[in-house]
Amino acid sequence: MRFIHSSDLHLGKRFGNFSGDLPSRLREARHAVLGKLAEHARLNGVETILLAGDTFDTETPAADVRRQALTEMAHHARIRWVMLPGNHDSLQATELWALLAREAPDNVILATQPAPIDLAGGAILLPAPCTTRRPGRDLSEWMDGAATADGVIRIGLAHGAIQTFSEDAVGIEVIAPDRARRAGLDYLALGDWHGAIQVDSHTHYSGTPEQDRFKHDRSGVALLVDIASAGAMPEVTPIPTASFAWRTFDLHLLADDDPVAALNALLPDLRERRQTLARVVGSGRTGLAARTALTAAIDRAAPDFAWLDLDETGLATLCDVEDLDLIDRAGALREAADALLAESADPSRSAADRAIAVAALARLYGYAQQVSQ
Ligand SMILES: [Mn+2]
Repeated sequence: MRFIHSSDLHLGKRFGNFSGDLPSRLREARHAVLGKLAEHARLNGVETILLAGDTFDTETPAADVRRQALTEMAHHARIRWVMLPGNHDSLQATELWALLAREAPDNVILATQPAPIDLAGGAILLPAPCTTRRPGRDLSEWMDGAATADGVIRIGLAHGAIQTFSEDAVGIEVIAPDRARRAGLDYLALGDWHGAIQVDSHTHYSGTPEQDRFKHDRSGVALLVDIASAGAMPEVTPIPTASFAWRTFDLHLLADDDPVAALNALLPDLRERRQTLARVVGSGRTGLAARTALTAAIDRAAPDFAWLDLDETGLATLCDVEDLDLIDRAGALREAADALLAESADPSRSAADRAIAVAALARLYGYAQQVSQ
């Protein structure tokens, strides 16, 4: 028995925190995952793709999102797609699941009942569909008592938190971490956690095939699962599915470091940048001139990226009088600079306010350098 395990496609996700073309590019990439999964299935002689919940981002995906997903699945008619309701697209979305039931092509199985599904090839699927967004109980429990014939491969399919692996940080234990052992499962395919992770040798989260946040810092994959026979150890291989990378770069600086060189050493190759969302997190300390140069280097590099941002909140800036002299020796600009410097070092102000004062000072310094050139 060989199948592909994926989850958390979040089709139709809006990405409203980004602007310009990026939200539509990210949304389109999620739809394109369906074609990539089908291509991997074809290359590996796989007939079944299990989607362990959150195929859709919301309970009411737009009609085009829903219909175009089904059309894509129908196009790969040799593949059987099994779709499990997750917490974002739970069975509480009665209209969505009614529409899907009406529109789904023959090769799409909606796993909407906690009842065995015969996958052929000697395997039985035991799905645990999410009844609501927060079921508050372990929906996979029924798997323990689900009888199957001897020698049949038992595959569980569920969506939700296990121990601390909750994507929405609910922090309650929902799915028993040892469900696979208790229910005699050869494999438990889980969704919800957006990074691929092995819970035990029979239990895996596939993670989302296309990252949607900086939390996991690894490109999305799906899992190719091979089970030789009932009771055999599953062979699990990650397969690449992502077109975007979301990456966090830690830029730690000491006062004498050249921040531009340090930044350039961190950032990915030019050709990768168009498909990369990068967050540079500064820490340590730097001088005013170096900090201004860093900001300018970020601004120069940004157009190469899908998105590039510098988080300066953890980066302390050392200012001295000579720096301020470079802004101006006297007059209104110098007074403003002196005031900002005082604010940036004022312990009665919040860290956020002090950071704003430093950023403003760096900006003023940058302008003064441009004018003097
Ligand atoms: Mn999800």
